[in-house]
Amino acid sequence: MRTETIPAAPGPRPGSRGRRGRGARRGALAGLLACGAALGAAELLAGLVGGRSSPLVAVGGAAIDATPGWLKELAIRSFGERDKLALLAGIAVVLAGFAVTVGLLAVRRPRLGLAGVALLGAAGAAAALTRPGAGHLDALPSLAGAVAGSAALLALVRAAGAPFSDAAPRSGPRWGSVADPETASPGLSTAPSRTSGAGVDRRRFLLTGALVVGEAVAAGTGGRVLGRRSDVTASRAAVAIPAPASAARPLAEGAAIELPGLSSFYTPNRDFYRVDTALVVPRIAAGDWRLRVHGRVRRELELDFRQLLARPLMERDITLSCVSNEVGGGYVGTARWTGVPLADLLREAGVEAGADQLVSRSADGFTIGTPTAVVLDGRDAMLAVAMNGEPLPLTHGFPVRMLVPGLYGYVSATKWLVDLELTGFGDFDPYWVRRGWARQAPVKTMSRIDTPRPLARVAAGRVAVAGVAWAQHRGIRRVEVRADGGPWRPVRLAAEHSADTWRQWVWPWEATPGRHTLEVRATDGTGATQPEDRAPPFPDGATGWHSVVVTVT
Ligand SMILES: Nc1nc2c(c(=O)[nH]1)N[C@H]1C(S)=C(S)[C@@H](COP(=O)(O)O)O[C@H]1N2
Ligand SMILES: [Mo]
Repeated sequence: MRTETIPAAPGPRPGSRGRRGRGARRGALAGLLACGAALGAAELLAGLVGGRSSPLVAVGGAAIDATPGWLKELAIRSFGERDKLALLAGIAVVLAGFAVTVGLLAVRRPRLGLAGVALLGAAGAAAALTRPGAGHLDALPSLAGAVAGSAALLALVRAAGAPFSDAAPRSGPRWGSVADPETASPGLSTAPSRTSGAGVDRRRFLLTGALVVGEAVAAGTGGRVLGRRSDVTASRAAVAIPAPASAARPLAEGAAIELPGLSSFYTPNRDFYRVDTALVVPRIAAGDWRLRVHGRVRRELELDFRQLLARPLMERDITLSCVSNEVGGGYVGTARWTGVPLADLLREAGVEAGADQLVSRSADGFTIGTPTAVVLDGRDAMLAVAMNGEPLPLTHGFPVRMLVPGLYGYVSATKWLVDLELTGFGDFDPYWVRRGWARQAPVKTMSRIDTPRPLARVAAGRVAVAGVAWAQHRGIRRVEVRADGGPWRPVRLAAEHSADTWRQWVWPWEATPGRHTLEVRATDGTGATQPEDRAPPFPDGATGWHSVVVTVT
């Protein structure tokens, strides 16, 4: 980008282009480096005031919350679980553009440059202050960033020996004054002693640039280190989950099928899908965790992690799925969860009549609304503390999350849970409901072909077609497959482990050469068959049969 505000000087001016180009390059670089200095200082302050979010993260979080639902859907669809990385990259590009503009302005009019930095700081502070649970301290990182950014920008602009900088370069001529840049002669004809002057100039700019980069890196690293002070990883490692009072039913003979390409019955934690709005994973040490149960209850409860673990624990195998899962998608998994029965806790608090919505809140202000009646209907709703035999991974809600079998995650599975409020559906709309998603969202019956993969090439003969089907809390009664629109064939279903878990299935297919379309559909425990009609995930979950096209050779 070029900002041509230099008054046109009469006559040809050999060399002016090069110098202007150099001014612009230095301006752009000054802007970028000053931006780095600002971010570094902000990170340092964020670390100092106790792991509070940096402006970048606050702006990113605000952007996530402000993004319209359809765009968020698109982002999730295009970037999958890398949606947050994509968002950060987008913010970085916008920020870099802004920084370059500020730098280009600053070499001409330092005050305008400083105004730009102030604007950026104000935006960061505004985002940080409006994040859920923010306090006044959260403005500090942005303020520090603005101060450091301004100082770096001024130093760089001076060192750049910019034509309109208010400080005369130590060597070489004074090129102009900030007081009246428009009328000042650009001095392009004041041919400086170009070799020595430019050389000294260049060295000075590079030296200042190096100092700024050093500050940015040191402050940024320092901030990161300080931010890790509260070592949640150590807290997690120190958690010992007591033996459950009610153990999970042992996996029945034939309930798990192992086959290459087929999802394993239990999804390992590292492979378990992750969906949330948290740009940075909330870090809550077990010792700092508190849960409040309040709202329309007879007595409020408050308990810490130790008190939670002292209650009788249950261990259950539960399949969790996301409403955003497309037909054939991977936002579903099964784990062995250990936790405290949620219904018992609510009964202890004493739910008042009319409190038909249980609102759960996470440490980062995310909210979910669950029908109270569903939590109390006898299913294994729990406050989970362990996943597949270890304390919850940080990304899956450490130290405590909610789970209600049969409901999509966005209406049941609050991670980093800190607050339960009994209220009415008419009284409060949680995060996704405010964005148009359904208030009530039981899981829809779904089936998926895992192998062969779409567009796979397989050899003719016997081919194992296999996948999973789920209809949590209703269970899967039947799965059928067909090739090329032919008759539906029953598959071999793994033994039912529980109505709350998915079932694997296998179908031996006699594959003949050519291109073939395979389709699958499931029937749930109530006898209802998954509908063929394709519906997108919005507003209450996708429908339709999964199909794959394969080539047999
Ligand atoms: N705090 C918090 N909890 C949350 C969410 C979130 O954005 N924030 N997303 C929900 C959604 S939409 C789903 S599908 C599940 C996913 O849980 P997982 O990431 O452990 O698979 O978490 C739920 N709990
Ligand atoms: Mo979800």
